[in-house]
Amino acid sequence: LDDQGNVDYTKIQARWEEFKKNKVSLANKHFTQQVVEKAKTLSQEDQQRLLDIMIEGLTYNDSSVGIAATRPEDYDLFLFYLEPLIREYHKIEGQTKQEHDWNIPVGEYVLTNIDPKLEKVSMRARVARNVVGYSLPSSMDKDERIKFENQMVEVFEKFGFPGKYHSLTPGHKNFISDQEADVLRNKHFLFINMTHDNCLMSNGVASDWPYGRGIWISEDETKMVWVGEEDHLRIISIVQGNDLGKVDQSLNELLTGIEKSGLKFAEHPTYGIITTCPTNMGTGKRQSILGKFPNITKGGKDEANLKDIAKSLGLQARGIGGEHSNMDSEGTADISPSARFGVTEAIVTKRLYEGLIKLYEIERNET
Ligand code: CIR
Repeated sequence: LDDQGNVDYTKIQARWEEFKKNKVSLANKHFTQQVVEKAKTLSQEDQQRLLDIMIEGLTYNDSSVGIAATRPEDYDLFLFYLEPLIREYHKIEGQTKQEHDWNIPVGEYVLTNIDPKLEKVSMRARVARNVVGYSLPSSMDKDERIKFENQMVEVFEKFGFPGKYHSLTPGHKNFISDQEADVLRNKHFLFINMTHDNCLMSNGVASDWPYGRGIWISEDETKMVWVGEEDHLRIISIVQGNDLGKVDQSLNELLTGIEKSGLKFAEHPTYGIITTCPTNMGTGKRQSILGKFPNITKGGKDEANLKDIAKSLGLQARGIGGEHSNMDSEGTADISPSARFGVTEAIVTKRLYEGLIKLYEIERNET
C-alpha cells in the first residue's frame, strides 16, 4: 500500500517479475495486466482484500499456487482473477458446474486386481469443508478459532459416532500434550505443527497456533475430523484394505453424520464446495493410497521421477507425512488424483483406480 493506503500495483508487478525468476506460482501467472485493470475498479477495501488472498504468493517465493481465500465471498468478488486459475489447476476447459455423486460401488475398485501385492493397503479419503458464518481460517482471529472449536466439540458430543476429541488448545478440557500429539502424528492421524509450513505461515492460516486446533478420532480409528487446519474441517476416513469403495463408504457415513448435526457448509453455485485453497474447490475430496514405488524412485533417491510420472497421469505423489514431506527408501508415497473440481466424488475414486493401474505397470517395467 502507498502512503494514502492505496494499493500500489507497480510494486506488486515488480515483485511478481522478481519472483518469476525462481518459480511461477499460479497466483503470479494469473495476475495479468487485465486483472490489474479490473482490480483498479474495485473499492479501496476490496483492493486490499485482493492483496490478502494472494499474500502467500507475494511473500513466499516457493508456492505452487500461492492463494488462500479469506472469506467464501472471495470466490465471487475476485472471480475475474480466480476463475482462470481454478480452471488451469483442475484442467477444465469451457464452462463446468460442480455436481455431486457419492455412488461409489463396493467391489469395483479393488486394488488386488491391479497387483496381488496390494492386499492390505492404507487407503485414505477426505473432504474439506468450511462452515457458513465464520471467516475462512486465513482471516479468523483467536477468539473466532476458539469459538469454532467449541461449536465442533458440541457436535462431536452429540453426533452419535463413538470417539474422542483431542484439543491442542492450551487449557481446553480435551487438551493433549505435545508428546500425545506426536503419537497421533506418528500414526498419520494428526496434522503437523502448522507453524512449520511456510505456505500456512505466510497466508495467516497458521496464525494463533495452536488455538482452536484439534482432532476427533473414532474408537476404531477409521474416521477422524481435523479442526482448524487449512479449512475449518477436514473430514477423513482411513481404512486398511484393498477396496477403495469401502473408504468412500466410511467417509460418506461420517460426512452425513456431521451434516445431520445442522452445520451448513459454504458452497458456491458453480464452483461447489468452498475451500481456502482453490485446489480443493468443487468436491473438496482427496483420495489416496500409500504405495511403494522402489523402482520408479530408485530406492527413494529419485522422488522427482515419481512426482513427474504421477503428474503425467493426472495424479499427485506426496511423501508419507503430508504435502511437503519426503518418501522413504522403499519410495513409499501417497498417491491421489489432482482434480477436485469438475469431477464428482465418484470420479475422484475412479481416477485414482485407473491412474494406479498405469502407475503400477510403469513400476513393474522400471529397472
Ligand atoms: C502452494 O501454493 O504451494 C501451497 N499453498 C499449497 C498448494 C496446494 N496444493 C497442491 O498443489 N496440491
